[in-house]
Amino acid sequence: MRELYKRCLIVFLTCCIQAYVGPLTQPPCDRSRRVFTDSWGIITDGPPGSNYTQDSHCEWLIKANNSEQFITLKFQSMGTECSYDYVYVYDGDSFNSPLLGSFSGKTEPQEITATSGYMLILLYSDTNYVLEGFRAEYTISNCSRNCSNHGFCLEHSCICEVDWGGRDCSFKLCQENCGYPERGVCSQGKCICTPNYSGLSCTMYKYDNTGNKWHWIFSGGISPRAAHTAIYEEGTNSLYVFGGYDLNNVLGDLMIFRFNSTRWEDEDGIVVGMYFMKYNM
Ligand SMILES: [Ca+2]
Repeated sequence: MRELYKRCLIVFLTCCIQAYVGPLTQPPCDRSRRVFTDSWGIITDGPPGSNYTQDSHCEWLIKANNSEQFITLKFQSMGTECSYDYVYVYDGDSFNSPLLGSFSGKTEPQEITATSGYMLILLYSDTNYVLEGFRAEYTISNCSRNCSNHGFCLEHSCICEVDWGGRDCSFKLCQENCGYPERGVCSQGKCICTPNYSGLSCTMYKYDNTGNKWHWIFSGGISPRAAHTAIYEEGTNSLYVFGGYDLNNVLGDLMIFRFNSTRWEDEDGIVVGMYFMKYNM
């Protein structure tokens, strides 16, 4: 009897401790919306090692102080039933806001930045089969990604160090010194390639018969898209990209990448996507 009493006491204490510890850690995902206003935080559907629940619809809204601030989300882990359970991320405070990404499966998404002053995250799961869910940290900053430690923030714009560019100073200018002197030369933060080379650091050789290799041809450029059409036209040494879908709208634009000059143009010949130069000192 005494032994039974001891066992019951242990079970009771264990339950009490679990019940007490539970609310102090991240509460499990439920069908509510939670609002975060701190400048940094962790968002997750539940404690480590536990799965999200079936038929989940959980919302997290991150609010910055104003619409000029940036909210960046960085995933630390990701695991949902592929093609059935999703994490959606919106640039705004409602599901009518622009969709920045929809993620499913076990591949950790890249960093995502919202520029509206809000970021809304939704975990949706169907009615069967669950996995561990996701964990991500967010940061609110006055400049995008705090200028990536390669610049300083001035009135919500990054002023980048001399070798760095891009909206968040994350883009290294004149990589590999443009292959100087054979492939190209660095001029005002941009590689100017010799006639038979192109690409960001002039790595693409026009008469390369081996191929089968990836090259960075540009940073920034046209807006991200899927389901577009593209053809290469040898006569003009250009890549023509038409339309596609950006998760919110069907696109109807024609964009052209000129390999000879390493730049994007729209159909009127106006150069686009050179914004990274603007912020460079
Ligand atoms: Ca599921």
